[in-house]
Amino acid sequence: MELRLGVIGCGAIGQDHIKRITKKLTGARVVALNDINLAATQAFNDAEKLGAKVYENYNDLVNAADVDALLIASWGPAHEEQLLACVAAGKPVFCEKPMTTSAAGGLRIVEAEVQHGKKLVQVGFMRRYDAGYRALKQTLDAGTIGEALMVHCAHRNPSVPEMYVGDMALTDTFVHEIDVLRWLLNDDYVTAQVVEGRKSKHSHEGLHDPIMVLLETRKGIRIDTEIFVACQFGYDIQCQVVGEMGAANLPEPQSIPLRLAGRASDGILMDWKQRFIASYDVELQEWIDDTQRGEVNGPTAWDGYFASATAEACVEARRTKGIVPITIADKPAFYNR
Ligand code: NAI
Ligand code: ISE
Repeated sequence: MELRLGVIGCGAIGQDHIKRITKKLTGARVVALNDINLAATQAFNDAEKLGAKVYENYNDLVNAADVDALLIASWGPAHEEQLLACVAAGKPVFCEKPMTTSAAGGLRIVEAEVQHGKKLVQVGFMRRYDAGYRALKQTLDAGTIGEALMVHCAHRNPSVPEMYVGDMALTDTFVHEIDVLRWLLNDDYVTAQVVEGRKSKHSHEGLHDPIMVLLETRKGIRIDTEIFVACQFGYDIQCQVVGEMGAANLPEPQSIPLRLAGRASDGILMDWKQRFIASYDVELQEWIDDTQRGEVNGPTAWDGYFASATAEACVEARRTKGIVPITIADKPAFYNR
């Protein structure tokens, strides 16, 4: 049975997801769209010849009889109420990260889902679907380097738009490491610390770049991550896990090593879309297949809540310049099933 999808939020990544569902993936069709920018959405619908129905109100879309499942790619602050509407309607929903912009909001989604009694929510943490991260996880789970002791990461973007300010490095960008490292290490975090380094002259107003985050896990693993979003030279994701017997690195994306004009060099990608393009495809195809079977096998509402709570603790740690405990509610048994 082909899944009939409704999409809320048809901006940059919403449009990318719609195109991959329509042109590359199998098992789903986009039949309904909603965005606060109605004119642009209608224009996109026409240009892509989707033939979808454009709704002025997301609630009407969620509750439409011919919509089986939802994909939310609106701005982060809108996710909570839209997710709650999907859970109330009892419909499966894929929601882009961050699931919510506050820990309390994340917990409200968890509580609503537990109350409903069946998992419906999957969060768009696509790095779990990246071939490199999957290979790294296999290496760790096989015990190849022994128990993990430390992790060194970097999340670098060449530049960010003027609207990227304040704590977005933590809530919008670092949130990817927050999720993928918990999954990689089979562990949870207990404290966070954020250190601001020397400010780059390329940080625009309202942004202090780069910063460094230190996380401590329940097992005592120490994680340091450099977040440098105006690094100029590329979109560069690094992750090295140091274990008791060795160290394992996230593989670099493939590039042709060049020996040219007196230099030997490898390419560095310039944007996140290129870096994770394959993982978005795998993530959404698996979500479609799982949804058809009535299952949620990707990052859950619990993972979304954990990420929001950790990001919130990081924001607090940055503000107070202290080591902040990460306080997490008791995990409902529902999420261990
Ligand atoms: P965008 O600004 O290009 O698009 C957001 C769209 O949502 C806009 O068209 C806007 O009009 C619409 N919107 C805002 N509030 C709305 C509401 N209440 N109801 C309906 N529509 C609403 O932003 P972008 O880059 O597409 O990001 C969207 C979401 O996807 C964000 O949560 C972002 O963090 C996430 N994202 C995830 C990425 C990933 O790697 N997984 C990469 C980029 C974005
Ligand atoms: C962006 O919002 C994303 O989600 C990208 O995946 C991330 O790498 C980038 O740094 C964020 O700003």
